[in-house]
Amino acid sequence: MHVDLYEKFWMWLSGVLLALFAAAIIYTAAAQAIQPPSHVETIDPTTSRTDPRFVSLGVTETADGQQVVVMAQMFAFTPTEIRVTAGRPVTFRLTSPDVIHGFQIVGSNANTMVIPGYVSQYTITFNRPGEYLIVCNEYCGLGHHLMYGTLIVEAPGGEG
Ligand SMILES: [Cu+2]
Repeated sequence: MHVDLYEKFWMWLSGVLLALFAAAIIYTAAAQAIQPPSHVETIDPTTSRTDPRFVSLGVTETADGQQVVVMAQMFAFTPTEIRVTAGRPVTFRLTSPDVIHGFQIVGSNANTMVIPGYVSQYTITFNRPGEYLIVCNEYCGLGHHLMYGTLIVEAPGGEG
């Protein structure tokens, strides 16, 4: 079968690109720990508002850091304002009772989908005190653009 020179060139180029994309995924997963969450925790979305895991929303101190429990729903994050301490691990636990939302903390690499029926969880340490914008980055309906919150990272020891 005759394959034109240019056709060969583009076939090889596409193959090389695919190999590069695969290599990038493998590299970031293995070396930079960027990977889909392995931790799968389910929750009934119809009762998540009264589920014991999501009854007290907000920040609690734990032995190894801070835990922030957030409910993402049309069209707000509860709580809207979150205060944590810089330099200590913060574990976010989120769920949605309605549709898929996003939870992205602008200026950090904290970014997760919040899917009804699941609990999204990740841990991150904020080293730079300041005010961070939290946005929903999954289109969730007519009020999507109103769905934002604030993360205040305070310097350890009080005044931030
Ligand atoms: Cu949203």
